Amino acid sequence: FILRNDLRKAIEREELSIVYQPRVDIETGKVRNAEALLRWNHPNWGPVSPAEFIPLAEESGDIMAFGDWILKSVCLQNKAWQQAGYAPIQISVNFSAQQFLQKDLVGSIQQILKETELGPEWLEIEITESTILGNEEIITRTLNQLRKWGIRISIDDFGTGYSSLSYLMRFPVHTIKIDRSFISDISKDASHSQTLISSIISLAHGLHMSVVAEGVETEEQLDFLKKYQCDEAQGYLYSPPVPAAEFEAFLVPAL
Ligand code: G
Ligand code: G
Ligand code: MN
Ligand code: NA
Repeated sequence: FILRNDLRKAIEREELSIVYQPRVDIETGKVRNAEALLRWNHPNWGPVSPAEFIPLAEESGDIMAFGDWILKSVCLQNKAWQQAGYAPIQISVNFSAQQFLQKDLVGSIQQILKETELGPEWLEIEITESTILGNEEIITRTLNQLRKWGIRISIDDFGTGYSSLSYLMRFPVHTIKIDRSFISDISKDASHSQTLISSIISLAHGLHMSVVAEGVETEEQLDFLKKYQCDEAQGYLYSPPVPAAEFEAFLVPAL
């Protein structure tokens, strides 16, 4: 496949880039976190969605090289923003199952943090429910090690799998990101989603976890989330994912 060969060379040909989407504290309006998302600009075909090429990279094993490149780029960028005098933010990076299950994951993350001189508290790792399934023991061990080192962890696309909420909430994570499919259903009166969202929030808070709503697009959705004390919101209402230079508009000077 042409695409697969192209993918392998995408890093060295500098066709990959990273965009950042702000996560906003609903109470204060402050941006404390950004999600990093990978972009591939193919020389002939233009932008290729990560939903298409990440699965390819997983099949071919290229995801490991991609993962290292993303993590290092994000940590360098975050360190550069801190050194430029901006108030520090956390940056969240998506990890696929293969990446998360790699041998010595903790060691390789620590190596990158050391090289880039970024404090571990400014890195968040997003894993999905499907990554957890079938790998509970090793995942729990890895999550505990990452936590011990001060790295933050969130469960992405929360609610889309088949696990029960109480089961999922046993995992030692800091944050739960409610999938955008539930957020887009909020406006439908008395919807199942409304009940689910408010239940997730109160369960999570009871376990000292914070909650992020993904895909927030309207004021109406934001009002609902505010009413139920959701902690943070991310979505087109604030901004789509944007290149680093554009993201600086969301940063404020450190005191
Ligand atoms: O950016 P976009 O909204 O098109 O992302 C589509 C999907 O690709 C999302 O599910 C997202 O989690 C995934 N994705 C985006 N960037 C990365 C990345 O750097 N690593 C991994 N593993 N997945 C990513
Ligand atoms: O699966 P994950 O949460 O990692 O992927 C994030 C995806 O959601 C990215 O593809 C991003 O572009 C997309 N996204 C971010 N905000 C919104 C939004 O408000 N609405 C919609 N439809 N998609 C969004
Ligand atoms: Mn994500
Ligand atoms: Na998601």
